[in-house]
Amino acid sequence: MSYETILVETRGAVTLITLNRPQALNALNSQVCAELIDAFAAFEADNSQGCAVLTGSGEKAFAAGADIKEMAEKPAADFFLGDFFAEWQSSIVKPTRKPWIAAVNGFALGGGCELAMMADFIIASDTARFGQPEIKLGVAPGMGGSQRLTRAVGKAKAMEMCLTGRMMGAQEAESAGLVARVVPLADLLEDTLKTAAVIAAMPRMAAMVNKEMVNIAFETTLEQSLLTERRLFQILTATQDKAEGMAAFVEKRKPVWTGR
Ligand code: CO8
Repeated sequence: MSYETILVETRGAVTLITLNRPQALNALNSQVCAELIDAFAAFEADNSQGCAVLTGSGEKAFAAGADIKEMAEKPAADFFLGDFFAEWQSSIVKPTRKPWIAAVNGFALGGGCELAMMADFIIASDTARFGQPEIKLGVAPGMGGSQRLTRAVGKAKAMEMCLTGRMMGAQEAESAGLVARVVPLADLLEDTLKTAAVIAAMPRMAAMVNKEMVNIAFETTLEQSLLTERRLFQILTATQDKAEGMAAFVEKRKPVWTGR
């Protein structure tokens, strides 16, 4: 598939995906959605790739939300019958078992904030601004904003942001737990790519299991998630990379991972 609204390139074992509609502040329309689904599926299927980074083109926005111009004329029945927003979860988040990072380089609003929160973690530029301003359009978050934001920053901040549309700056987002780290805008891409390269160089199955384990914390009861964690740990002990990692430690040498 050739892409018109995103750019995809590989840097060693890292796939860099860039939302590329800067004239519309990288707003997410149905073409972006289809192209992202395809790009994430290709990343997931490519054994040479261990981690992905998603960012926005230009210095102003990661993504300023779902494309309001596309949504404005759409009849309600089309949203409902087409199960609008469902494919983000079912076609990007769920099937992507390898880790990916959102490098948020500016506005991450509405669907843009929701897309960033689908990543395994967010690294933000000091210029990043997060918000769920859907209420000002007469709607509400539709792809996880009220749920993932609340889990990330707690009820008080999430409720205030959803009810007023207030944007949260990068420093506040870091102290509230929404983002892993804040870096100067000029360093954002290089820093995130370096972090992604560290992850991509880890034993593959262990990286996938670590991702799954942390995500399970949000899905189920503590008792169930502790059991799942224990079982996944036990399964990893059967891998070649476990044998190699532990032998390398004992022999005081660098491990050589096979990804098996
Ligand atoms: N959709 C379509 N076009 C947009 C969007 C958007 N979300 N955001 C900005 N643009 C366009 C503007 O229309 C403008 O285009 P043009 O030059 O042709 O008029 C261009 O981008 C530049 O924008 P501005 O001139 O407005 O730039 P400013 O610097 O003045 O303002 C803001 C920047 C504050 C970010 C402003 O653009 C803004 O408020 N944008 C809308 C933010 C918003 O409300 N986002 C939420 C949208 S609803 C949503 O996301 C529902 C979530 C459900 C998920 C859907 C997944 C598909």
